[in-house]
Amino acid sequence: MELPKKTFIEKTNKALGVNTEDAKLTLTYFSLAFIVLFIGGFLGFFQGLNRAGLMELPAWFNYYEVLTAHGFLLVVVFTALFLVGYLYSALSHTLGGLLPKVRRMGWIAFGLMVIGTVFVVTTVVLGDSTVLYTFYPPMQASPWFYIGLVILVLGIWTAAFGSFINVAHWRRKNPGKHIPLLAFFALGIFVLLFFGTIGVTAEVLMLIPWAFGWTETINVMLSRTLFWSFGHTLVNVWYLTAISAWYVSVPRIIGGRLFSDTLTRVVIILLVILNIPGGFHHQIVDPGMTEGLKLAHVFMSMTIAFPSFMTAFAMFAVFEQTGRKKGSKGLLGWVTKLPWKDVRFLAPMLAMIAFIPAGAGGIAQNANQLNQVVHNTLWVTGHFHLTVGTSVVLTFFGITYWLIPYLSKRVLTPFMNKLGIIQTIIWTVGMLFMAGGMHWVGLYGAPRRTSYTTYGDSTTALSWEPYMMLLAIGGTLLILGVVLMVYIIYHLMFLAPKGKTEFPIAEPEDNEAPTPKWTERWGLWIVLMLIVISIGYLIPLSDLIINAPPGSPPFKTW
Ligand code: HEM
Ligand SMILES: [Cu+2]
Repeated sequence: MELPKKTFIEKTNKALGVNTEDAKLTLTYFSLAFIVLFIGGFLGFFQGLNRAGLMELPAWFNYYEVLTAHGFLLVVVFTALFLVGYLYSALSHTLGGLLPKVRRMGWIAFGLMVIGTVFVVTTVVLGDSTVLYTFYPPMQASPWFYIGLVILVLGIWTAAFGSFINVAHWRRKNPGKHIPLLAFFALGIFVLLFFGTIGVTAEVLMLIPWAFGWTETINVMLSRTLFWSFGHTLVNVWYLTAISAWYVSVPRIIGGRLFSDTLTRVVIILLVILNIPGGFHHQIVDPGMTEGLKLAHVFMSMTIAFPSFMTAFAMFAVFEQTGRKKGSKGLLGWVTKLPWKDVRFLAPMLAMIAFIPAGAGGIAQNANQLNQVVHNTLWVTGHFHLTVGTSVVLTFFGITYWLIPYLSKRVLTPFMNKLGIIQTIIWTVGMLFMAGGMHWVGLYGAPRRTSYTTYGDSTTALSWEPYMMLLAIGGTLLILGVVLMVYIIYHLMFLAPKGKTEFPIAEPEDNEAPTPKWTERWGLWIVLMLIVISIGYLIPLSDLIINAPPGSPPFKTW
């Protein structure tokens, strides 16, 4: 591949190291992200204790309020703050600094995300919006809950457009060159995030007048469908963010090369084009749409498995090639050549390993009959603590071990590396207990989203109790992991010795064929994506609007 010639800005940046202004932006995003993890983690811990019958939650902050806050803070706010912070630093590093205008947009996005979150969390704590993070109507939250969501989305869009502007500027300055791979990832992620949030924004804009009482009823099916067009996309936004580090940084950390620049770009393009119309696999048991439509979405979800298998293949190929270059012998000798004692490798590696059962569980849930068995049980909660709570979050942790010291111009000391390894193991074992227990007890029918109850001492419900202990044990380990992680982050930001840390980006193999030019045709990818979205959604959405079921008045179930 032709290596892009360094521009003047890039050269000066290299000489000066990290751009201080850009570093401040990302470090601010990360600080808040980990405060949110700290709060959200404690809420999860209380839930785990409650479900094991070990802790009663107070009436002024009951189980369902805690659960709404936990889900929203971790699955929406933590992940969004982390990924915008990370991707902006990736853009800054690979494109030679953020444009001043884009940096300003980054700060505005941050402000909007904070204001939106404050709106949402305040109404939840006040007890006006106990609607869980999926906010399914006809349960009705305070209008300010929905307004908070809109503000949050506006923040995310601001960040997305900032990235588009920066990439477009770079392309104008570097005609004929490939966008650096990590910036290519950022572009794909923000494209998916922008188009994936349009549906849910439309939903929320219908919910607001309903919540104010200006309209009397709401189209429940339409709302759920629009919600999952987003919910399902968000999953792949995290996934793409995580694999950006697997493809680009992990090979460098283990002393290897990129697997293939072309294949990586093809995986990104496929995920962007194919992802959005998969939402109905979250609605397999919903009434009101034909099996054919559900099957179409299930098929689309399965197409996402294809680039995932490519990723698994590519990663293990890199591990093996690197091991062999280092002189490993035999079928599995390369395993011993991997830097297991380097937390920058161990955390994403365990994340990848966790993704094997997590992905398998996801494929299982996709089947109609199996979905009936696990739907609304704790199995599902176990599934996403394994996917996002382990695969994605451990990768995010892995990124922080090099990105924060890179930005704060410090180094990861051997002691902090060791502490990081302990943290990674605690997190993995904690999730093994908690997510494992959830999967297991879910198969016996234990419902998700339900505070402690024995259903009048029914024998079935009592038989769940030993498994619920696994939730409490796992939760205890996890909260230890959260506290350790927050301490490590604080150390890396403010206390670690000053020094130079590398932003790890793997180089392609010397003999790699040049990446084809067509991979850069983003206009075409977006058109193809819109065509695929139309195939998946045009018919069901127009049907749900034209042949709308009777609307529902609001319900407050709490
Ligand atoms: C300290 C670590 C954590 C603990 C102890 C924990 C514990 C729990 C428990 C016990 C539940 C289940 C409640 C129920 O269905 O009744 C739950 C739900 C949930 N958790 Fe966690 N969790 C942790 C970390 C995370 C992380 C890191 C994420 C995502 C990034 C996450 C996302 C969620 C979501 C989305 C729900 C579902 C909320 C709902 O059904 O409305 N959790 N968590
Ligand atoms: Cu999905």
